[in-house]
Amino acid sequence: ALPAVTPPLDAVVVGAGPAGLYQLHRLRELGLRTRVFEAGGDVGGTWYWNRYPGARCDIESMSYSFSFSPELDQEWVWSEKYATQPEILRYLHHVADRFSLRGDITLNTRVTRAVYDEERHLWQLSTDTGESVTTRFLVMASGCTSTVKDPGIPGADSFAGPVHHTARWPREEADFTGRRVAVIGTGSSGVQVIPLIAEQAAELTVFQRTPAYALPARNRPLTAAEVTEWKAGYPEFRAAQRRSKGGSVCEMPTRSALEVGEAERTAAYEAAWQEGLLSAILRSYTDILVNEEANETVAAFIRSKIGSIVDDPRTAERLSPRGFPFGTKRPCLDTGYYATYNKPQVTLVDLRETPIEEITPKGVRTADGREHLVDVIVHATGFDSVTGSLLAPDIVGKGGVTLREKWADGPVNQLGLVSAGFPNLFTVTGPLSPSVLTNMVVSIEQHVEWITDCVAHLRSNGITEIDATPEAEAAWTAHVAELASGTLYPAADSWYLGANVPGKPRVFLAYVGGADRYREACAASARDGYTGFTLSGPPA
Ligand code: NA7
Repeated sequence: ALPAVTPPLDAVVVGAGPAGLYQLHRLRELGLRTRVFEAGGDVGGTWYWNRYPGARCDIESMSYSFSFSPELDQEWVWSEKYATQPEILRYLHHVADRFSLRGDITLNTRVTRAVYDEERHLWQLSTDTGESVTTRFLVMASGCTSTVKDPGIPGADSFAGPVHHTARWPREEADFTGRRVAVIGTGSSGVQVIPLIAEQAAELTVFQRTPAYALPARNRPLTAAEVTEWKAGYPEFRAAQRRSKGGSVCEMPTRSALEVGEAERTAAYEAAWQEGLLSAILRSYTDILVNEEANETVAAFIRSKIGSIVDDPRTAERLSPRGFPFGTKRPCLDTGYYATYNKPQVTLVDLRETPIEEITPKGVRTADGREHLVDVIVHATGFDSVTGSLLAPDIVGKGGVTLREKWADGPVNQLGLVSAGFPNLFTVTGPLSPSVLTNMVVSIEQHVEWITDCVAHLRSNGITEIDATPEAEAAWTAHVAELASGTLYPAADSWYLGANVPGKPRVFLAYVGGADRYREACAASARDGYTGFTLSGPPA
């Protein structure tokens, strides 16, 4: 029998990143007794953990921020086009303080187990600090890129010097001056950290398994006039964001890349390259992510840019992505990334030619027998994305079935929000929603608002349990897969597909139909009395 803990909370939120903070704010507005558990030592989520040098958002700061409070929009001042991690963390601290959220947040505490009590319609939670709490609603706001992936390199523990993961950066600053540094991984994190480590290190060796497609961020300070203009336009901009396909407001393309001449196309790509916005190039033509030939025109453009920046032709060739379409792995925005390889102290090791065999006490040994001697190793090797933080705790639903068992072949849920057999458990930016392909803050707000409205509806109607129907979730899961199969996304071994984690089911984890259509699908379900869900209770 479950230990009786009374009175139960109304809601528990797991995670105090942007999603958890906003969810807490909204549930408290409803008058719910809510607690947030956060594993980190402070609020901030991604922006708490990823404090490596160069960590920066690759969505513009004026748009990567909450829209729910017009006052907050007006009072907060962003200093740069793309905010650094410290600035975003300051913003999230400001949000936590301004809305007095901290009092309901328990830091340094991880929820390790959640068991559903079918008779009472309550979740019974345990934490790693030995706490036991009971709650009606459980909202997982635990993040899409928060569970660090084990790089799985043999000998990792034998290394004599410090080893850092970009997402577990030491709070005391790591100084690389005069040191020989290895960076493993060249995704978004690697691309950001490499130029800054190169400025300090005596020697930097980059171990690259797959080259990234990176575009210059063209980051710069925002002028006072720009900020004023943004703020004057915020009401319209925020409304447009909510209607948009990906949370960024941009002109939508109307033509195929293949129906215009090469000169015109190159000029369009050059303009996007100069602008320094991911959406500019991704949305330059209608078919970039659906037609291989169209995609290759962008890919070739980026390769030609790499060739023009990097002095050594062999290094340029190694840095040039081939064999997977542009955009099917998250493209990167960089500041001086490719030019870093022109520095004499920087060496690129191509792991497709010479894979890593092991980490030794003194460095990294590659398949050509060479031991690359280093003092520090930095893993920029990524995450068990999207599902990792949902499957880390033991979540036990109806009939004693665990979420891990239920999702053994990939996540299954209704509208990316609830998985059948796990009632009253909502995921914010969960699998099979568009979140990871969008401006995360916009998706967070949409989910939090839907969940809050749903909880309000249940409470005002005396309903104590919401579950997904197996039929609806089977249909949604199939729909998400079918949409993905009509794109180029499945052609890359990306984290969107779970392909970066050995043994993870190869399932496309995001809804590619657009945040606008998705928002409407969620709203339609609610409007029609929560179609695809069963509402029941109170318990006898
Ligand atoms: P990513 O994008 O998953 O990048 C991880 C990088 O590390 C990528 O280049 C991987 O190569 C490489 N990697 C991973 N494991 C290994 C091993 N074992 N050996 C060698 N190389 C390895 O993570 P990030 O942190 O950069 O970015 C995550 C997201 O955060 C990003 O997409 C943005 O949305 C923000 P691979 O490509 O797997 O061959």
